[in-house]
Amino acid sequence: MTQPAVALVTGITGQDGSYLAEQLLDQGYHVHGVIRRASVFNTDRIEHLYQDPHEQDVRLHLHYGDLADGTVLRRIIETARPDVVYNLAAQSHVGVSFKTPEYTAEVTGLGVLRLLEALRDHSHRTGRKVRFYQASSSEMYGSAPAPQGPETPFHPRSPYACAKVYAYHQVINYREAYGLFACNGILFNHESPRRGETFVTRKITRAVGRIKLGLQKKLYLGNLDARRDWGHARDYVEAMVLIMQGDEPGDFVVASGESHSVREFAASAFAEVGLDYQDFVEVDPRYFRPSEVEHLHGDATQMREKFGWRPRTSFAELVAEMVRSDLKLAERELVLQKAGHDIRTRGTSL
Ligand code: NAP
Ligand code: G4F
Repeated sequence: MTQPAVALVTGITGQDGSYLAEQLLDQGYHVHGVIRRASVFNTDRIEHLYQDPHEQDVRLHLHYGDLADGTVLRRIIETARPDVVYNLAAQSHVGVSFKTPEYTAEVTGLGVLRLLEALRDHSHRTGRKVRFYQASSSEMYGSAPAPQGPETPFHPRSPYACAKVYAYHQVINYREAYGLFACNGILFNHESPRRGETFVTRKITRAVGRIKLGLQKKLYLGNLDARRDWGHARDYVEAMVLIMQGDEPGDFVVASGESHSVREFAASAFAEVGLDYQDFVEVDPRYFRPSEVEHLHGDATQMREKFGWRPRTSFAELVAEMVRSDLKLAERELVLQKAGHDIRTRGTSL
């Protein structure tokens, strides 16, 4: 296919959105991103990509919007006229979804339907063919036995996962009913130094940096025995782009093919700085979930065979990169503390 020139990315301020925008800009795309209004800056992850709209040849354009607001999504599509839409926006925290189930369904589930409807009408009115990528999740497999692949039935175990299953089926239905080039990327967990600080990997590596420098004493976690198939976000957004540049739409599993427990992640991360996790990690039941996904381990054979995709970053390299980055962050915090600033950790970690 000829490469689409204009991409619309919802969730551009998130971990994946920032890596995806980088890759699309590198490939010559014009990138339109949807951002939410917040009372503090929420564009840190894309700060390095920002282009002053007053300059010439600007290729990154930001629009205020929200997946809960269908009118604005329609307006953005009319303005941006994308060739491809990557829907990465979501209330993406599984633990939080137990506390905010309605909101999670509204955004993570119904938000996808709003986008699909807007695209259907846009295509009908203009005759334009727009491709659609949905950020589906391995969380949809829930309690299905590992390894999980394209044929594994879903058994969602959280409001988040239920919302993602709903969205997944809507995407397939728009493909079948209206011929939309619409794909689900079923991505297993992927992390990076840009990961949100309340996801377990980043919570661990942030604590490792801070504990190493004497800024924190303990790390409280929930279920240490849960197993995840962890990869690097940079590698996984490459898979998204390959899927959307493919010849035909479909549903694809993206995974590393290895799984490790939360305990193993913590042990590796503390070992990176010469510490034993057992001296610092304590289990606090407040971080247990009402229903847990015990074991995710993906089979990405289909991605390897169809697109030649395989992850470039190993588990050990991922842990090392995240620890290195958070050690630097802790060093900066130490400087601030010495200058008299209050640098206690913020909010509730989930
Ligand atoms: P993330 O860091 O939490 O980013 C989520 C993005 O969605 C942020 O840009 C956020 O904006 C935006 N957002 C949240 N609610 C919104 C709303 N109501 N309207 C518009 N935008 C909204 O998540 P991520 O790790 O990059 O994941 C990207 C997508 O992949 C998500 O859909 C997630 O569910 C899915 N996924 C992630 C993984 C993973 O392991 N990372 C695996 C499978 C699937 P703010 O910055 O303003 O909060
Ligand atoms: O890092 P987590 O919060 O990620 P989770 O629940 O697997 O969800 C992530 O991956 C999904 C893909 O499978 C995405 F769809 C989703 O958007 C998100 O990116 O938790 C991982 C595991 C869980 O079993 C959790 O119970 O770590 C366990 N855990 C143990 N202690 C903890 C903690 N999780 C968090 N967040 N905080 C803890 O203190």
